[in-house]
Amino acid sequence: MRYTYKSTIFIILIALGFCLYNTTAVNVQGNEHKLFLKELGQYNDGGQFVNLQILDDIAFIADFNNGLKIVNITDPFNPVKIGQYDVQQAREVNIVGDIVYLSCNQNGLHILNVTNPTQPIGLGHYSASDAHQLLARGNIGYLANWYGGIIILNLSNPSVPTRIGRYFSDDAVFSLQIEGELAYVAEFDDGLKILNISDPTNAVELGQFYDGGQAISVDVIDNIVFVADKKDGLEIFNINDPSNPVKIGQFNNGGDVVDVDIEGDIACLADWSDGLELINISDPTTPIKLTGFNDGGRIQSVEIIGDLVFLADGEDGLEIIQIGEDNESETIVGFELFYILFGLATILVIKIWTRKKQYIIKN
Ligand SMILES: [Ca+2]
Ligand SMILES: [Ca+2]
Ligand SMILES: [Ca+2]
Ligand SMILES: [Ca+2]
Repeated sequence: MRYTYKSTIFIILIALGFCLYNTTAVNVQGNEHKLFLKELGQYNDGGQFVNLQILDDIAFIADFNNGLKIVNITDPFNPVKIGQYDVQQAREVNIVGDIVYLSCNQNGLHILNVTNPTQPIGLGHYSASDAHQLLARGNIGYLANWYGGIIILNLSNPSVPTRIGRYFSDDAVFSLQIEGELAYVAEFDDGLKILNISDPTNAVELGQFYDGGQAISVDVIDNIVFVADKKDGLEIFNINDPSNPVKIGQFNNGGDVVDVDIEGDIACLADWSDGLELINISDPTTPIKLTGFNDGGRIQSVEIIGDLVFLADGEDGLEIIQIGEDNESETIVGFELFYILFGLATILVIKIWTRKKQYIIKN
């Protein structure tokens, strides 16, 4: 009898080990390989969608041919346009509260009130040679002005934006991000630049990194900078010493990475005609591709919010993509089996222990 118990326990322990191994394997796969992307909805009206920003249930979109498009995304399966503001060469949209800053290349910067998103109203305008992006911090605006560097504006009166400073770049400034007193600048053929902007009237260059590629867009999370570096893919920097940004990782599988947006451990790459790519950046020194999506178009701008990814996909318009996981049921089965076997093993051990005790007492 004792041998039967022992062999049963032995078999159950082997099964437990196998089960635990399987559950772990499924989890690792789920985190790294088993995500999938599915298009929920699309809004396409023949425009040229080059940039977007999501606020609550509304997508604010720069349509290069037609200006600002305002699209209600409450139902991601059926995005509906609710408003428009006509202007040529809309390049990038930035929204702060009820104010939209629309950078329009040679048409300069347009400042709009969108309190009523069905009727955006022009508040002010700033003439610029090649407005690519306006980043607002409080009442100060940093206007990425291509070969015209960065123009620093006082925006306290949106109808009369006034210049208070300027950063003269060496190459074309496409966009920038600000964290604290530092600005991280995507400066095309000059790569990543880091500026001290503690005095906005006198931005001072601290550091630079360039090793080929063309820096288009930049995102900063926890002292790590992510640069969309076109043909060089995604580049990742440690900026603990802003005077000496150190490249710690890179992802490049071909294509033209023109925008990056980070949420948690995921970097979403807008990879132009190569589509959307999702990269695991939990270890920023070793970025790993999770999955991708491409149904035509030229993705120029990406934003991730929760499990939804929003794309400004050029002539394909706005696309709303959902990130799904297809391994949940397998994991649950794995865990259930583990607990059942663990329970059985415990009962058997208790039985053997009680029998042993009885045997000792009898003798
Ligand atoms: Ca590079
Ligand atoms: Ca690629
Ligand atoms: Ca589509
Ligand atoms: Ca598409």
